[in-house]
Amino acid sequence: MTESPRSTLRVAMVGHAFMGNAHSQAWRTAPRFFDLPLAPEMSLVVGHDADRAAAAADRLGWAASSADWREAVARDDVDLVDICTPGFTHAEIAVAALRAGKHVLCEKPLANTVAEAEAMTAAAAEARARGVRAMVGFTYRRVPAIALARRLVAEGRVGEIRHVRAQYLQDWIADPEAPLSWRLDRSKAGSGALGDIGAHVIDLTQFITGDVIREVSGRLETFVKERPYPAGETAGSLGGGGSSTERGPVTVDDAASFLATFAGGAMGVFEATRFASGRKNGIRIEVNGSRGSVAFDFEDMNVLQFFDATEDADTAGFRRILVTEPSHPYVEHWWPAGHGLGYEHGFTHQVVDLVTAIAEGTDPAPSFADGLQVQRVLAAVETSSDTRTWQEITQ
Ligand code: SOE
Repeated sequence: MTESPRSTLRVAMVGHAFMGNAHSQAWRTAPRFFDLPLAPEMSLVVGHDADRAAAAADRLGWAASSADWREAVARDDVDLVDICTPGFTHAEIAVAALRAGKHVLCEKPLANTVAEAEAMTAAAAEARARGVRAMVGFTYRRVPAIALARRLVAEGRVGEIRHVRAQYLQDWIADPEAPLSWRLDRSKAGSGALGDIGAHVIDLTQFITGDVIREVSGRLETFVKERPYPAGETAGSLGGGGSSTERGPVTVDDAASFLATFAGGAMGVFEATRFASGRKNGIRIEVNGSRGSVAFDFEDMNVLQFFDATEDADTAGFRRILVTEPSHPYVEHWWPAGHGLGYEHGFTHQVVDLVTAIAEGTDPAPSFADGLQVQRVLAAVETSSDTRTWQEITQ
């Protein structure tokens, strides 16, 4: 008996820089390591420069390319639009794609403003009634050690949560001569360290604890207020209006820190910075509860630290769990115990979970509503910093 061929899921990806590379790898790899209910087809890649988009199609494995995202939305032979562009483009593309009946995967943060995120969430709700799914790409949820942390908390192994401590530490612009880029331009990125990497730890802590942030008190800082334009770029080409032709303004935060209160009463301390010299991608999360603690550091991403406070005090201590057993989340599809996974596997797991939800007709997580809630926390931190007051997160 021959098996009937699986239905396909024809994907168009918009944007082919860092995130586009990571997503392409995931679309290529997911069906080779996981038994997916739908077969993804990498149909179209879009970039604003036609030649570079064609080269990206070749390099990354997409069947065709275009210089206009509207083609992805208009084509009948596209089922899903994967948005890997800077934040200021997310709302327009996502809303158009959802209205056209395409499933959407959208990079984080969901949008640049709460208003945009609300419009996207409303479009996702309307589309859902037609069986169309939307998901925001907080990919670190799919790191096995993070997924295990959530499982331990959900099983009650950490007990009632008292403290949430979260840092996202990078240093790629610690040098004041590091050039401007779209990530330092508020009109394109929405905010700086806060939205780019703070958004991840907001999502992760809420994911691990199963709780939500209710109020914040924050502070933002821009240490270096002007930077050189990148080689070959000018004030005009980057859309800036600098005080000289060589340097332009940084219009986002370099660093953000904030205190938070979770709905369940836990106290949170958060930090997101691009100035932590020596820290490249340090995502550190620790949760302390009445029965124990979990602690994670992305720079040792296959490990979860767990302390069980119910154990005999003489021998209790943080234990280093190597999260590479087949029984750990996602791991059975990869290598034998101890061989470890990397940054890119989170993107593959994201594709697996999204494709599975689409095939099963269930809601993928995190939803656009989850992305909107993170956006509200980001906005509250900014308002808090501007006004030097505590801000509640309103729904
Ligand atoms: C840049 O700071 C960046 O690429 C983020 O945009 C990503 O979301 C994060 O995964 C790594 O750092």
